[in-house]
Amino acid sequence: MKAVVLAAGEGTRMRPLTATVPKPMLPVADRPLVAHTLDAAIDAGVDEFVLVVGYESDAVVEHFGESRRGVPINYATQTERAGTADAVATAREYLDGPFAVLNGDNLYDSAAIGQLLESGPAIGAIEVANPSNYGVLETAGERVESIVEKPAKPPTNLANAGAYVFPEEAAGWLEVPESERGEHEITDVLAKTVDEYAVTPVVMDRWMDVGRPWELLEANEWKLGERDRRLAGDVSDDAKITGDVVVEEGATVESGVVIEGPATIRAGASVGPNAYVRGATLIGEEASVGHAVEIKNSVLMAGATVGHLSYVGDSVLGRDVNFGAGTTVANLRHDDEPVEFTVKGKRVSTERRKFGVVLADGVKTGINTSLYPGVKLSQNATTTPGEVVERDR
Ligand code: TTP
Repeated sequence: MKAVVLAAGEGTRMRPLTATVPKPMLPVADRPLVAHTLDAAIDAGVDEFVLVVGYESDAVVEHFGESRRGVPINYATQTERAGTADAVATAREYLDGPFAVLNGDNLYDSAAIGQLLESGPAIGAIEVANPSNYGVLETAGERVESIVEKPAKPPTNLANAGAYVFPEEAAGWLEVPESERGEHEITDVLAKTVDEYAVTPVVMDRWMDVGRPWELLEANEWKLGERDRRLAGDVSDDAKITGDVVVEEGATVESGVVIEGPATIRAGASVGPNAYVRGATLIGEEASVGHAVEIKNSVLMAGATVGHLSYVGDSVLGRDVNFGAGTTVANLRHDDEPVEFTVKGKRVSTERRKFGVVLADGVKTGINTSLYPGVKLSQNATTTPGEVVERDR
């Protein structure tokens, strides 16, 4: 079956990490986020993709080219971010039978995608504790009756997990009116499908929507945790490496380093001497972690440098970020309240007791900079030596 994978979004909630990189290309373990979507679909039996691209599309097209693991990829360009139904409509010329639709910023369990493909018209669902925050499936036996958006009284605890199999006919139903938030939404196409066909709910064991920076950390926790230990790089005999740690070929781990997995050290990266890396951490390609640095539960993107005497916890450091010696990230509030973060101009709770900072590509800190929890710095921002950064800039 063909799968339409939606990867045209702008990722506004993920700013400033998406200033130049489209969200589907943000790193999750050893590959871009959307590569996990494609791989789950390939493992489930999808035999052709239509990848809908838009925002910063060149990065996606250049990375994936014409196929992935032998499965052809066609590209459809969505010129305006007019909604998920509009995104699927841009792929229409490639559709010639029942088709799957997956979100390029969701992590799926591939067994469930396989079940979805076999179930005919179907929708992926995930059991959640707080269904009122989601689109919720109303079911009758093995059939979906309707989807209700953010209901006050949820009919089930099954949330819409953004994975669908539509009948061929649905390709003709993609012209839906604008929703309240001004988008043409795939859920309206689904509503029509539910009216016309028996749509099966397929409950997934695991699923994640990666929308905000701390969810990028959680996505990495998931995918780093699935990787088996492999030390292919140049690892000093004096390094102590425990758990599922991958040191890729071309990466260096020097003397006195302690790494507690899961962690991945990508090709060209160097760690140490005397550094401590722990708790679901990704050290990106060509990144560098030096002497007396501790990195915990964080993502360092390609080329990021944390040279000496620094602490980075529960944080995302963009490409080529550079930490002056002694830069320290605070990741816990003294009042023990969840750390807040500004998403699209609004302060929201990350619902995490521990959360550090989100630094866009090219940020440089002066020596002994202190960064408050939940701070984000935009592309190429700098701090002065000894500065205490409490607010975003
Ligand atoms: P969203 O997560 O709603 O949008 P987004 O990814 O742009 O993020 P943000 O809200 O932070 O700006 O989109 C769900 C999926 O659909 C995601 O994979 C992107 C994709 N999408 C498109 O391809 N085209 C669109 O017009 C929209 C709205 C989304």
